Amino acid sequence: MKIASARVIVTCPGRNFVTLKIETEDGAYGIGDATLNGREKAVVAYLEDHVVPTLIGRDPRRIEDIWQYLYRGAYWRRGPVTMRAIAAVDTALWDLKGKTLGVPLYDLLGGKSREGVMVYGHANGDDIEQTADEVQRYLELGYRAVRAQSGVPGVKGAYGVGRGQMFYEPADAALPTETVWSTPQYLDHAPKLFDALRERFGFGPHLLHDVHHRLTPLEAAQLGKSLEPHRLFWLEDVTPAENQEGFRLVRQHTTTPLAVGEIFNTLWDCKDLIQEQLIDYVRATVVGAGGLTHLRRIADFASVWQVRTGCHGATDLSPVTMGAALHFDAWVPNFGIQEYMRHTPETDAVFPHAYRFEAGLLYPGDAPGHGVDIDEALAARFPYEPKQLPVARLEDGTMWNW
Ligand code: KDG
Ligand code: MG
Repeated sequence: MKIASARVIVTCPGRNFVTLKIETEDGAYGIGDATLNGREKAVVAYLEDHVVPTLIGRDPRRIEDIWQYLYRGAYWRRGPVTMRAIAAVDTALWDLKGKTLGVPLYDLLGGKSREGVMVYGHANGDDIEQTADEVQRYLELGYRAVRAQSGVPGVKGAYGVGRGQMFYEPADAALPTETVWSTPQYLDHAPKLFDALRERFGFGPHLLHDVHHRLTPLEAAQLGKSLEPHRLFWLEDVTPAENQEGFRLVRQHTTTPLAVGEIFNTLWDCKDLIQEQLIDYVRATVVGAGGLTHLRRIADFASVWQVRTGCHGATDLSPVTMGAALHFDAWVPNFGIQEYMRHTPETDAVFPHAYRFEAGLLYPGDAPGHGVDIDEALAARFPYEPKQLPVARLEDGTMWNW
């Protein structure tokens, strides 16, 4: 069996997605997601100029060897662009292997550990009341876990304020939108949000919250402490994780469970966080962390220290990543939760998929491979639109973490 072609498909059915389609000489194919929100074209060039030419003629069954070839062979290791390109190849090859053998990916990984996987949705609002109404809507839809974010009084464009119902799409303009951030106002506001939610919904539903890298370790520790009475499922990205040691300070001061890792590319980004038990959930997912081959390595490593998974699943991860992640979630023994932001109907039409939602759980389906396809003719009707993520500044103009 030999790879005959590998093509990059860019489409924008409401938002941009980059997809790699690998075909064999006998017409079998697999697809992988390579989307990097706001930086899509960088991955397209990496794939087309540097990766695709090296794939032609290779045996697609040798997934591990191809992964090592692309990782070690680049000499320049890691980083979001490189690792997304590797992820796209890896995901497409796992998909192809499943299809050629006629088995779903979860069976290739070792079989199902559970039938359905618990997911959390995003409740966003301009203020506490609107967020609470959104939480209610998710609970009525059957969700057992909801992430809650609300606008902060006096803060323009605080992280997590939604645009439209059920969708949250931060990449909104060709040049980055400027937003403002105030840590004191946020630290004052966040506990009030969860006071209101626990009062209205009790302690039955799991509640999650994302700080989106905005705090210093000490501020993060203060927030974690102030949210302890609300018993969150997790508090996410409390402080930037480039400095893994920063989490030691947070951990020493709070028992609120900590999640981090949607921007991690490899195990090396979270090695210390995991082995020192500074976090409870690792948020790396298929497209971000070099595909299934590397993601399961992270998960196995994490399992030694009882750290569980919580795959990133925002709308900028295409249905291809969602499908592959759900097979991984169905298998992985140390599963925690899966993020699930719904895609638009246009996106779902471009990427027909086998996965389905029912009563708060997602099921990967039993189609061979990851069960997600691409309708290329429809994809061609949605050309690329340049969109970037916003930036954030403190009130005095200082650049901050968005
Ligand atoms: O592209 C950026 C989004 O993926 C990110 O803002 C979403 O933080 C996010 C989350 O937890 O889903
Ligand atoms: Mg996040």
